[in-house]
Amino acid sequence: IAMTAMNALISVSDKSGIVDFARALHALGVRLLSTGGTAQLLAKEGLPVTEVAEVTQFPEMLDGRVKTLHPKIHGGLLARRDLPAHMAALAEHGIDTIDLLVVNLYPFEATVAKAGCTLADAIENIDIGGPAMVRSAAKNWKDVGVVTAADQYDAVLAELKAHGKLSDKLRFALSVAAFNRVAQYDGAISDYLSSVQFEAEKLSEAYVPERSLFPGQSNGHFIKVQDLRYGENSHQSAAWYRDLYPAPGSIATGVQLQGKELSYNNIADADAAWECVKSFKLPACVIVKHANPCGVAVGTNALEAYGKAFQTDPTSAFGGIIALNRAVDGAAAQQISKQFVEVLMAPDFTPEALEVFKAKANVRLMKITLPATGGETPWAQGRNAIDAKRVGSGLLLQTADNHELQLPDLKVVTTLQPTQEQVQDLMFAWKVAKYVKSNAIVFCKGGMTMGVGAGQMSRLDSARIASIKAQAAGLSLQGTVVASDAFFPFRDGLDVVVDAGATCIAQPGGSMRDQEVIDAANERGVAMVFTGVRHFRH
Ligand code: 93A
Repeated sequence: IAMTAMNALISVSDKSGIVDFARALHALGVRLLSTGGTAQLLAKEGLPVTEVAEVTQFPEMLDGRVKTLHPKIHGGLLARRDLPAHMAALAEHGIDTIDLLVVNLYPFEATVAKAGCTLADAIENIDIGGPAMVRSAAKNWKDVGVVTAADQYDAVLAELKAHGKLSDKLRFALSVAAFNRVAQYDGAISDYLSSVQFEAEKLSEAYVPERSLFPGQSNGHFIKVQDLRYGENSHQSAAWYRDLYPAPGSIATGVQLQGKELSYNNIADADAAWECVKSFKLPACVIVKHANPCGVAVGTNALEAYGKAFQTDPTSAFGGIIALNRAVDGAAAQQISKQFVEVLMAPDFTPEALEVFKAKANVRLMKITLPATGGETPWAQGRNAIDAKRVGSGLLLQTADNHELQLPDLKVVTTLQPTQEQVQDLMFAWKVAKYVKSNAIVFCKGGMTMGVGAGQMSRLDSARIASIKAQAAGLSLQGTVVASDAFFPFRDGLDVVVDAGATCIAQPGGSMRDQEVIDAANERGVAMVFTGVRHFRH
């Protein structure tokens, strides 16, 4: 017999906030049904609650594996109230409608995230009855409200208090959120199981399987972070997705502390800046415009690093995306706030720094916690293992460019040896060049970029542009080092950078005309090293 008062079924693993929510529902005259553990808690808190087992006239069985999988439950969730035949069937079988479903699932994601999680434990935490109910209720959204997260409790109570029922709009939104949650949950299960290296001979209750791939990159499961107002241009629509398990220290783990909503271009540029700044151990600052660093520097602290990075190209830094690998303190914040900044990223912001930016409500502040120790795998360092790029009806995949140049990799090819100071600057310049779009030519001195030439079809033009930009910024390239992301095919590229003032050059080497370029370096009296590795970036 259908009741006029609402029936709510509550079955939650994460019980935070549930007692208050249930109490508020009860106060509104909602009848409460519940599964074992949840029912026990609500009863203990003095709430009148009917056990599902009482409704189904069937005990929970198989260690709780079968609790709610019953026509008396699913009939009550799935029956269409507008179809007389459906309502007659409910009446015939003595089934009450269920109008509100409150479920959160067995903690599968949290279980497999724990070190040493056994296969048996993971499997036991695969919820079957919960998602089944969630799907039933979400499918029947016109008649049933489905609550799958604690942060939905307030909105549901607000509408019930105001109107005695839920609006179509809220029920539909809850249904969408419910299907998203189930998709995410199933994604986590499939992701985990696909990464397990199955070893039959080791199977036991205590078996902790090897995981084959980096979490988050094993099976291509993505979760929507947010819809974006538009894409690269306003006629393009866009959304931001992240790996199911984002790597620690990646931009996907960032928290926006203030400011306007991030745009598509903000996120792309922020990622470029963040990946570059993360590669430095000293306090560093990277300023990015249109996906290219326009100023990079290291210093003794955040303020100094920023000041130097800004000097490289103050014109381009306007409206830039700024990343620091150290906390932004009051002094750095004061200085940065003097320029127009779109996004500012750092592992932390001091209270003084936050105070400074309070007055600039549009500035987007992103806090991204860096992993405590740079682990050995790219994933542990917050880097992607795989790069992807869409091409017409296809996808290009490659292992990401995670090569890090070490000092012993440098091979001096000229008569002149670089000084220690030059070697330091070469290592710095090389790190920067890796993050500059090809063809990349990067002049540096004293731990800062002095001229950046990016994204030209000719290496000569990149070199010329770097030199023009240095001049415009009032910087002299005399005595700088230069890094070239790929080899010089002819001596002309070397001549251009030496003419501009470089006295020491790093390039991969490997050209058919290496000897011609080495001879030119000797003739011009500069030092040159080969790195043996190329860093194209497109
Ligand atoms: O083991 S189940 O897959 N079988 C079920 O029939 C079932 N019904 C609800 N898991 C089931 N649930 C889940 O139990 C819910 O999704 C919820 O996470 C949990 C609540 O159990 P309790 O109220 O006993 O703490």
